[in-house]
Amino acid sequence: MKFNTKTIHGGQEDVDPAYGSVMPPIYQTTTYAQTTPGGHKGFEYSRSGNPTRAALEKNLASIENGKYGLAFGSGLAAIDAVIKLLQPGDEVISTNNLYGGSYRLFTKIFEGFGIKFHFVGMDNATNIENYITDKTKLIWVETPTNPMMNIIDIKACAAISKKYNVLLAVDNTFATPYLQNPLDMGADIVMHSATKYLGGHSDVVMGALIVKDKTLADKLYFIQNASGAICGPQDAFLVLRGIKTLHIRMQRHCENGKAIAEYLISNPKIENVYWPGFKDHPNHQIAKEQMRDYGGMLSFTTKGNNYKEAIKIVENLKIFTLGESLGGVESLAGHPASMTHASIPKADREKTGVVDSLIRLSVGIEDIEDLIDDLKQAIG
Ligand code: P1T
Repeated sequence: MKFNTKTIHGGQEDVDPAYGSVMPPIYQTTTYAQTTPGGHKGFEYSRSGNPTRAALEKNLASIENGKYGLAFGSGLAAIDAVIKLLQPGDEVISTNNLYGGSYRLFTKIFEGFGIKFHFVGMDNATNIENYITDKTKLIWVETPTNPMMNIIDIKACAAISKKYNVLLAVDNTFATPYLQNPLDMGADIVMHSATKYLGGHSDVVMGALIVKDKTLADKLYFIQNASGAICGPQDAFLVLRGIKTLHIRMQRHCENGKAIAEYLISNPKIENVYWPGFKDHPNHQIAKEQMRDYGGMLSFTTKGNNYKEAIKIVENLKIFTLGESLGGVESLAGHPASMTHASIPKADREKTGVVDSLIRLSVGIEDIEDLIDDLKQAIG
């Protein structure tokens, strides 16, 4: 199956045995009747497994070209499960620009359990090697990064992870499997905040992991069940439904994202536009090689780097909604320094480019003329 077919049919070979419903029913149940202890039809308790969640998990595996999918109650719950593969004393090398909540989970929770994180620039992947020790167990990559839109060379990271026998996990939230498939490039684990493009309609919070290796999958399933951060069947249904239109939504997100990036760069009030489709983006060449298009996320700064001016712009927007999150059909604007990345100390976030005037856009699939007019009136 090719990608557009997989979004709709991937992993969905089992027709509902009860009435042949085309969508998997929402199995809103805690438990499953057994004829004798252990005598069940594959499900015994909904933390361990639920048919609606299983349908989604098979679909997730299919669209990411993996073998095993796992759905969690949020993106952070999925990341939490990955880090629980580690032991006190282990070390992780993470990109230095990443979602503030991931940074908070690493530094405020897992450092407390004795895991050490190195936050390093990965624009040039060879920099990772400078931090590898015999304690390194995981490389954590987010590409494109949130919110600076840095692009990290997944194949180069995979070569390093294989050389030193450490795991490579890629947060594929911004790109989605429509744009890039990290498992095909040598990653061991793909992670998603399914809250974003996979769900696609800003109506559900969910996380996902996809892997190819059975031993790794078994460890993660064990953690999923033992720690219990699963998603409910309603949410599994919603994300499964969302994924069916991922390819057509992403096509429009990419078209609108490009048009807005080009409009912003032509506006004399704008200083920088961070969008990997520009030829002068520092890692444009890698983006071109590993992504099929450039997505619907971008960030920009205004000339003078004025905090108050940035706040005024996001307040003035009418079609773009000021809010956290991204990846829904509707356009959203955010001010990372005070919102999604507020948990990162100012000096650290500014080093990676998250300055006071930075505004992040999640470009939706509305009419492009309306979106550009909205930015024009807000920026002035
Ligand atoms: O919100 P949650 O589903 O738990 O996912 C966390 C997460 C993980 N990785 C990336 C790249 C993310 O962007 C997120 C969540 N991000 C936002 C809420 C945001 O507005 O950036």
